[in-house]
Amino acid sequence: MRPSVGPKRHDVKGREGYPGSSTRTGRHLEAGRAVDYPRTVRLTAAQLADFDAQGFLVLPALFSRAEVEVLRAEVPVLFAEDTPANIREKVSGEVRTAMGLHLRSDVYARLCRHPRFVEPARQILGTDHLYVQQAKINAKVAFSGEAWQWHYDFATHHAEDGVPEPLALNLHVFLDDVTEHNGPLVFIRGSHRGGPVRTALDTETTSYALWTVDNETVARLARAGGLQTATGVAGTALIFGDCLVHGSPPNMSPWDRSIFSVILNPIANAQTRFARPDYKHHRDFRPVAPLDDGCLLTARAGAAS
Ligand SMILES: O=C(O)CCC(=O)C(=O)O
Repeated sequence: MRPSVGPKRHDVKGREGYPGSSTRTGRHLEAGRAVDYPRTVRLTAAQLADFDAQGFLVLPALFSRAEVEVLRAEVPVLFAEDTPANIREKVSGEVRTAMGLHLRSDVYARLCRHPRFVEPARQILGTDHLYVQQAKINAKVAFSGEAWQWHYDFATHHAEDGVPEPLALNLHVFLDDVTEHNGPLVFIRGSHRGGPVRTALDTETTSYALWTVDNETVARLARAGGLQTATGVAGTALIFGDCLVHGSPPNMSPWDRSIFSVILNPIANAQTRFARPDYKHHRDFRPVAPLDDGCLLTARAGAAS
């Protein structure tokens, strides 16, 4: 399958990077102390090469503690809402996934337009014309949070929504510390490289129907690339592509685990079927425009005043 919207990669000369690489910083006041953040966020050449090779990036502490607090403060209200966009676990009935968040919360609308998400996505995909395909929190409550089976996102995007090509990016930020114990995502390194593999629709294992990858294929891909568990402190971000095979085990630990996810897709690669509800695949194809880097902290200031 050949992408019709070609990713324009490696356009990185003279760019700023994430903390730890050379950055032009702005200063924000966090919990009484000044903290430096990159004002313009660009991936380095090494990060782009890693993304190409492995299919994902882990960006430690991309968002600050103070920003995570702003995001977490919204969660109880959103999870308490009685809406079909809150999908519940099969066994416990706890919220498993809260969808449509940029339409339900100003803070999450801001997060979807955050330059630390939008700029790297533009850079990887080589276009500024991206729309918000899906915005959600995946929660795994302590002791009872259920698994996500082995899958890659494009299988669902293509089969359910008629997305033509595997170009969408899934961008996550951890709302809790994610450890090896509380149900982290596990990636199969390099599993995107051969393109889409065979899938089947699983409507049984969890409450969320998913196009999943069979064990034989998982074993072959895992033998070739190995597994990588995505852990980190709250505020850590992940970026992964539409063909990367991943999953996550149940949370049998005493610690909750919540992760926010926004999927950004090129408008030229938008869905062509509209059977699923809007909160599973949004129909607003206007390009997402980045806000300023401090947009989450000013949301908190706005709420307090
Ligand atoms: O939250 C998880 O554990 C899995 C999320 C996932 O598979 C996805 O966002 O595609």
